[in-house]
This record gives sequence, C-alpha cells and structure tokens, in this order.
Amino acid sequence: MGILFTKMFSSVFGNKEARILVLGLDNAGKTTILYRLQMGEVVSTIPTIGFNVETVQYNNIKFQVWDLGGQTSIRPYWRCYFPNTQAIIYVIDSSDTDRIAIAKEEFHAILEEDELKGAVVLIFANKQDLPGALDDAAVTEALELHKIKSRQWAIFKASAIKGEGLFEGLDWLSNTLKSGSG
Ligand SMILES: Nc1nc2c(ncn2[C@@H]2O[C@H](COP(=O)(O)OP(=O)(O)OP(=O)(O)O)[C@@H](O)[C@H]2O)c(=O)[nH]1
Ligand SMILES: [Mg+2]
Repeated sequence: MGILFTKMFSSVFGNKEARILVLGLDNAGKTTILYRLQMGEVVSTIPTIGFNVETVQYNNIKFQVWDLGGQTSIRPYWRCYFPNTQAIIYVIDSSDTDRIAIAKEEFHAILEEDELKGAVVLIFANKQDLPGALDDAAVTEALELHKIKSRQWAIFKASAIKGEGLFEGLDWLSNTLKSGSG
C-alpha cells in the first residue's frame, strides 16, 4: 500500500519522484557532483566503495540520486542498481584523455542493458576547469554519442568544483522526465 499511496499523494501535489543513477569511472567527480547538488558545497571525497544515496528536490521533482563507486573492481556491481531507474547521469573526467576510451566502452555497455532501456541519459563533461579538458563537442565525439538510438540524451559541460553546469543539466533532466509518460 505504501508505494501506491505515495504515488497518489505525489500526483495530487504535482510532485514527481525519480530514481537516478550516477555512473562513470572512478575519480570522474560523481560524489562531488552529488553533494554539490544536494548541499551546494564542495565536500572532500574519498573513493566510493559501495554507494551514497541522497534526495535532491528540484523543479517539483524529488530525485533519489544513487552515486555508485566507479573503480574497475566494483563496476560489475552497478547492475544491482539498474531496476526501476528513470535516468542515468554519466560523469566524465574531461581531462582524463588517457581513459576516455574506457569511459566510452563502459558507457555503451550501460546503454545495452535491458533494464535501462527506458532511462534517459544526461552526460556531464566534468572538470572543465582543468587545463587540457576536452569540451562538450570533443567528449561527444570521444563517447560516440551519435550512435545512441531511440533514447533521450544530452551533454553538458560542468565543473563540480566551480559549481558550473550542474543545474543546467538538472533542468534538462527534470523537463525531460516531466514531459515523459512516467
Ligand atoms: N578540478 C576539478 N576536480 C574535480 C571536479 N570534480 C571532482 N573533482 C575532484 O576529483 C576527485 C575525485 O572526485 P570524486 O567525486 O570522489 O570522484 P568519484 O567519481 O566519486 O570517484 P569514485 O567514488 O572512486 O568512483 C576529487 O579530488 C575531487 O575534488 C571538477 O569539476 N574539477
Ligand atoms: Mg565517489
């Protein structure tokens, strides 16, 4: 009864809920982004083993944001979190050009997942403040985003440290989720 009641209650008050997964290689800035969005501050992070989950209320949507650890050895556990996900936020360290090919492989593997078929995708080209960071066009090319079929997606330049680009991305996400049927 709990979930049904919550859904009815939410729809009466126009408050949607969305479950979001934040994915990307280790050191991309996922945890920094989560707490920037939630608290408006830069927190000092350590590599995530497991996950952090926080609620971010924005634009009449209550986002339940799951930030998962990105190290090679824990990426296989991402799939445990896939069911019932409305959106993926995929975070790139735009200055880590050595590993952008690996980031691309992991990204396309996610898109293949049946359980994530209906999820919209927001990509943050993070760490734009660092010298040599690829811009959004270069990240689009490196990730081969043109290959994405039948799915809504968008890429935004961001710097979690400076607090730039994150809410622009969240705006796109909330508008996209509101216009969807879910
Ligand atoms: N210069 C710069 N550094 C950033 C930015 N975002 C995050 N960082 C730094 O990058 C490092 C890793 O950030 P995390 O948020 O812990 O990375 P993560 O993606 O959560 O890493 P895992 O938990 O291991 O998967 C930290 O030292 C952050 O301060 C950014 O926009 N610019
Ligand atoms: Mg982390």
